Amino acid sequence: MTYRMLLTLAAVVAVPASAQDVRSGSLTVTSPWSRATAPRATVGAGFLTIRNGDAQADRLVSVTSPRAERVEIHAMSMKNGVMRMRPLANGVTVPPQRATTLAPGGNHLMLMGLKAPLKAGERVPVTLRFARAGLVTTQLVVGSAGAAAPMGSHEGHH
Ligand SMILES: [Cu+2]
Repeated sequence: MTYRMLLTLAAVVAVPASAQDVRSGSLTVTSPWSRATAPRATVGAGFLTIRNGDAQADRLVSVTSPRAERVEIHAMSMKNGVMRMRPLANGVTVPPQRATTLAPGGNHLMLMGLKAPLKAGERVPVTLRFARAGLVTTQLVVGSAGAAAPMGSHEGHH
């Protein structure tokens, strides 16, 4: 059993199935979530797990949400001790028979130009476009502002 498989199993055990889990063909999107934003914040984050049960790779190409002007797919990396984010122009690849998790400190969705702050308890619709599986719509469940806080902050993103 590979380390990656162990990580995947751990995620399955730790995160209960929720009503927001959606399936499209052999692709499953689970545990979509976000965090409450400050009252005047215009940027929010989104996290979720994508499982590809197919024999071929798929790719998350783009994302939209009625709550944001646009949604970007970001990578986070450490450079000279500082966390930096950059848009992933080609999106996120999900290898065959694998799961990819977008999580604080790693790849994530960035909701840019929020029309209103994200409040704990609300559900934010997002539509994910995959190269092969097509459109998958789900809802980010908004947790408290400090929920599983990432190492870096999204403040000063612009
Ligand atoms: Cu970001």
